[in-house]
Amino acid sequence: MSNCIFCKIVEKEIPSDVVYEDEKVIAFNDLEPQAPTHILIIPKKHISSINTVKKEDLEVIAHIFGIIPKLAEEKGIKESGYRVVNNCGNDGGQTVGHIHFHILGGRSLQWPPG
Ligand code: IU
Repeated sequence: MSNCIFCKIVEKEIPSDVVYEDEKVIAFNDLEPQAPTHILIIPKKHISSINTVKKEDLEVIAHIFGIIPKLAEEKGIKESGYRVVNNCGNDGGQTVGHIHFHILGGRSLQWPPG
């Protein structure tokens, strides 16, 4: 999608601090980290939100969930714990219309979210 900032990150038109990449996904450090570890993992394919995930997209979503614990281990937060967040739509707090999963850790996180 030409106007999507995360597609531009995928295409390397915009720089990002990449921590993992393969043919299907890319993960990078969030520009405004909310915790000592704050990574975003996204499919390279443009999917706007959970609401538009199609059956054929489920493989990449499962792939993402296979990578998350590996990243957590690499960052040293697997055992202490971490949070995976997907914000969907306005009330969910989604600000970028390309599905992404936040991986937050490195501190004790509060619940419920605001
Ligand atoms: P949200 O779930 O859509 O609210 O999260 C978007 C996140 O993308 C947010 O944490 C931003 O700090 C982050 N981000 C980024 O890392 N790089 C960017 O160029 C932009 C947003 I725009």
